[in-house]
Amino acid sequence: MNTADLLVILGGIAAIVWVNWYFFYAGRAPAAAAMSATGVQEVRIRIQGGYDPARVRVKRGVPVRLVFDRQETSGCSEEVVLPDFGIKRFLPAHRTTSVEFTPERAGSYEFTCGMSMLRGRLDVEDEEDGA
Ligand SMILES: [Cu+2]
Repeated sequence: MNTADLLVILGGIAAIVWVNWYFFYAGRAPAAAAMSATGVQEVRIRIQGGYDPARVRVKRGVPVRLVFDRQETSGCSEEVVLPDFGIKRFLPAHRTTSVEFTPERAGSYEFTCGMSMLRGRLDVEDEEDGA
């Protein structure tokens, strides 16, 4: 095997690794909330057999609006609970429901369905930690 062949093989391996990283890892990385014009960190979370994205990153001390877009009638997801924020909300099927609160402390907080079967996570970061 000469050097050119080796480079082609290494290039192919690098491409495969990158594609896997992009679709597998990057797809699961926490979704950062977008800042709205009114200064609210907004994230749309689709619900269909789970939360998508299931991991959300927000900044501490800034109002958060989670817009739950429930695209199913499965009874499992009809309620969302954020125990650390004292929030429990009914989510009508095929509707979007906004849940607003301001996370005052940095940390990682869980949000679940009423039965704790569907799980998501909210990462609250200090301003300076953010990218
Ligand atoms: Cu459930």
